[in-house]
Amino acid sequence: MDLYYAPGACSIGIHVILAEIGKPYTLKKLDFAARQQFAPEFTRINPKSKVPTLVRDDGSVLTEFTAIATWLARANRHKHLLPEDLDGQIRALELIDYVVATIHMQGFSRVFRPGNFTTSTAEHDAVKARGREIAEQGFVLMDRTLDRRDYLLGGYSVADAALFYAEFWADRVQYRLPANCAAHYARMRSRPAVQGVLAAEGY
Ligand SMILES: N[C@@H](CCC(=O)N[C@@H](CS)C(=O)NCC(=O)O)C(=O)O
Repeated sequence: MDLYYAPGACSIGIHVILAEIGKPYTLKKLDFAARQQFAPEFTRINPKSKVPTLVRDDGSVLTEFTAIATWLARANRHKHLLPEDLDGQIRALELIDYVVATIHMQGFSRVFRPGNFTTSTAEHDAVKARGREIAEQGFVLMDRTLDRRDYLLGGYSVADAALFYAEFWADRVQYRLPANCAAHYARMRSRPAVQGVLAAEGY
């Protein structure tokens, strides 16, 4: 399997899941500063120009964090990275989707890429401030979910890898995480798989 990633991007969450599973995979690094996500060598694989992108052993390509995370968990059931019962699975997807679609796409995307939300550079600071607000509101909700729990669903699951990448971004831009999220982030960082991934991505 090949994982296309950019250091520190949301692909780090999928990288963590692959490391937890422990089967061999190959890292394919994209340099966003050099705009390699738009180069034909990559758009032939993923025309969306986005990471994470997973090329499976049969050559088929999977995109979108939620789809990749769910497939990896289901294809490696013995690792127990998703609950077996329908309600547990739906709760995991609900959490992952909230991280990806709200905290990331509505929140941090405004902070990191204000130009995607306004054509006026004069509005960039306001866009970033709104992004921060959305991300921080998101962490407040995740914090409630983590109340008296080590991980989002109680036991460790792929939903935690999603929350981890958002927490990692909060750390990078120095947002203060609410207490349960801060504890969750520290717990994630203490996992050997996460430590290996951070080192591999240069952090
Ligand atoms: N909805 C996508 C979002 C993926 C995404 O936005 N990835 C960012 C990195 S965090 C990306 O590849 N950006 C490329 C760019 O900004 O040109 C998913 O769930 O995988």
